[in-house]
Amino acid sequence: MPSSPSSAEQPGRVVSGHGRHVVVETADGERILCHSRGKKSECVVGDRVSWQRSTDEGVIDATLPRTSLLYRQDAWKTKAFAANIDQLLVVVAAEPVFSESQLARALIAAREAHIDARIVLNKRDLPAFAAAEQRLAPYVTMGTDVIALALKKEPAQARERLADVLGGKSTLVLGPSGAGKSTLVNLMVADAAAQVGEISKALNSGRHTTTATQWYWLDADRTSALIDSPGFQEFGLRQIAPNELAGLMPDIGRYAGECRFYNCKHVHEPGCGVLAALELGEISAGRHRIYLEILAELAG
Ligand SMILES: Nc1nc2c(ncn2[C@@H]2O[C@H](COP(=O)(O)OP(=O)(O)OP(=O)(O)O)[C@@H](O)[C@H]2O)c(=O)[nH]1
Ligand SMILES: [Mg+2]
Ligand SMILES: [Zn+2]
Repeated sequence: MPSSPSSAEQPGRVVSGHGRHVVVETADGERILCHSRGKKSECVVGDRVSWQRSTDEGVIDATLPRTSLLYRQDAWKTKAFAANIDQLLVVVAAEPVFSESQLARALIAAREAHIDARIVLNKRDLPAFAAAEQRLAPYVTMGTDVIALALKKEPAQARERLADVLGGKSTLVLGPSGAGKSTLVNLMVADAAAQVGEISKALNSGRHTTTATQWYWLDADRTSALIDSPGFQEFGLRQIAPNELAGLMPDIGRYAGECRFYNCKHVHEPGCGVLAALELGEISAGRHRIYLEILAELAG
């Protein structure tokens, strides 16, 4: 095979995904629309790939091994959020009221994938903030970092707080629609609009809502990244075995060792350490309810 510059394989990173077509960033920062060879695209945003040029576009030959993959597994489909990320930032806000179940699911998926996770509670300026903060108390207790911000109203403060958290890492921003994910990305990424480029600008025309996952660099050296994603409604966890679930919820897993039966499901078994802790208020009722809800789903 002649290795002319037009057909040589090159390394790259998927920075945006639109179904079968993805945008790949080359080693020197150029962004090129690429197609996968197969019928179905198997690479996701964050993937390192091997690709080659074909006329003005590119073809992906292989997806390189991943350090991490965050995904959800619903009843009928698997949906990858991003690959090769170090950290998950779940953004929720005082308004619109967030689903605690969805938040818990995102944290469980991250734990299963060995990805560090933090919560951003946005819109501190709104009256509903106090109630939202109260709802997150169990997460603070179980050791999850909860960062209260007003991304729009107190941007300087927010930027300073987030710079520490994001430095040197690849961070996926996940959360319900309207929470402020794009506000966060635009605050931290000065040239966000430029990085999005023509392709997704065209897709997003006239809309605020994010429709595609998008990788942004925070710095010129490309050592820190932020990945914006569309809001989600469903978050299936069928990749998790029922007996693994408690271990992925730190506040519940903490007491699972105290159960009489080694295979206790913490539902209504006698001598259950989790139910005893629930009774004493050591585990919040809401968290145990979410555990039961997910467990029922995984068993079904
Ligand atoms: N009051 C208040 N509003 C805010 C704050 N931060 C963001 N907003 C507003 O919240 C709305 C939604 O923000 P976005 O950043 O577009 O939300 P998103 O999470 O990207 O939403 P999707 O792309 O639909 O998933 C916008 O109207 C923002 O101006 C804040 O600190 N306080
Ligand atoms: Mg958005
Ligand atoms: Zn038990």
